[in-house]
Amino acid sequence: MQRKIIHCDCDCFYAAIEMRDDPALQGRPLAVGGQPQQRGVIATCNYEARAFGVRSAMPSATALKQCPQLVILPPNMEKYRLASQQIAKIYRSYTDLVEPLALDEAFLDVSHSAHHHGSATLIAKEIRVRIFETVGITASAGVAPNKFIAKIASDWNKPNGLFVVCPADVDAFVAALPVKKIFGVGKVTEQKLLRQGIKTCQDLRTLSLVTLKQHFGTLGERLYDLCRGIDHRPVNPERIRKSISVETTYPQDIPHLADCIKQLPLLYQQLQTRIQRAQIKLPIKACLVKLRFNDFQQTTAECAGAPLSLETFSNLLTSAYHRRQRPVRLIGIGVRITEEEKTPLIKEQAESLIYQTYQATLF
Ligand code: DCP
Ligand code: MG
Repeated sequence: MQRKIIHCDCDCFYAAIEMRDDPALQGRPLAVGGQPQQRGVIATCNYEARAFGVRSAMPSATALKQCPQLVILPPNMEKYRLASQQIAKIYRSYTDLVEPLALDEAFLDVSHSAHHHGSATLIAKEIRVRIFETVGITASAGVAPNKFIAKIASDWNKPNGLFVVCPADVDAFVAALPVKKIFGVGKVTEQKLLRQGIKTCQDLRTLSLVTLKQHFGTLGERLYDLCRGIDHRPVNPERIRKSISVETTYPQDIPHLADCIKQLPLLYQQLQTRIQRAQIKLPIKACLVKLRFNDFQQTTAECAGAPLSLETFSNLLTSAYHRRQRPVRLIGIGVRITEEEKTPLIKEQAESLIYQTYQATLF
C-alpha cells in the first residue's frame, strides 16, 4: 500500500523558543549553548547567526570569532521540553504512529489518518499552523511516501517551509539528489563515490547490487535501495531509548585520577534525575563512563550487570583513565537500557475504509 509519511522539524528550535520569549532578540544573531570561557559549544543558533557561519556543535569561542556580535544564551531545557510536549500532542491528534527523533523532530505515518480526507499535504500544512499558534515557533515539514524522502523534503524549504514529494515525482526527485544527502553517506563514502565519478543518486543507480555490497558491505544494500527512492522502514512509535547519559566538559583540564573521581557525585546526581525523568521501567543493561583527554582522544569503559552505583562508575572511570593517564577535559557517565521489541499499535479507524478511495487521489 502507498504510505504517506510526514517528517516535521522545528526551525532552530532552542533559539526559536528564546526569540519567542524575548522579542528583542529577533533579527539579531543568537545562539544557545555554553559560554566560551567555559569551553562551551553551540547547541544551535538562529538563521541570522548561520549567515555568519555559526553552526551546532561549534566551540562557542570559534562562533564568537566568526560573529563577534553573537548573543549566546544558556540552554533552558525545561522550556524546550514543555514545547516539545505541546508539539507531540499536536502530532498525536492526527495519528498514533509518531516516531520522535529529537525534542523538535518526528516522523508521522498518516496513511490511515482520516483528517483532511486523508491528504498528508493538508495535514502537514495544518500541523505547521497549529505549532505556530500553540507554541509560537515555526516548523518545516516534508511529505513523501517514505521516511528517507520525507526527511530530505522537510529540509528542502527550511526554515518555515513545506515540501511535498508525490509518489509520481519520487523517481525524478531522488535521481537528482547528491549522494551525500543519503543518510549513512559520510565524507569518506562520498569521496569514495566521487572518485568513481558518482555524484548523484542517478549516477549511483549504474552500480550493481553486487558491486555496491563489495565496496560498502551492508551500507551498499541500503544505497542500492535508497538511490532508487525505496525505503520500507516503518514509522516506529515504540522506539525506545537505548541509553541515558550526562557529561560535562570542564573549564580547566582535570589533571589527576583522584580529581576526576571527585567529579562523580555531581554527575551521578544528574544522571539519577535524568533516569527518573525518563520513567524507565526497563532493566539497566550496563553502566558506562566516557573520558575525553586533553589531546581530544576519547575512550569509554562499560560494564554489564554491575549495580547502578557511584562505586561502579568510580571503577569504570579508573580503568578508562589508566588507558592514557593524561589530564581529562570531559567526563560522561551513563546507562544502557535493554531494548524491548514491541509491535506498533495501529488504531483501527472505522473511517479508514471510506477514505481509501480518497487516498488513491490525494497525497
Ligand atoms: N542540538 C544540540 N546539539 C547539537 C544539535 C542540536 O543541542 N549538536 C539541539 C539544539 C537544537 C535541537 O537540538 O535546537 C534540534 O536540533 P536540530 O538539528 O533540529 O536543529 P535546529 O532545530 O536548531 O535547527 P534546524 O532549523 O536546522 O532544524
Ligand atoms: Mg530542528
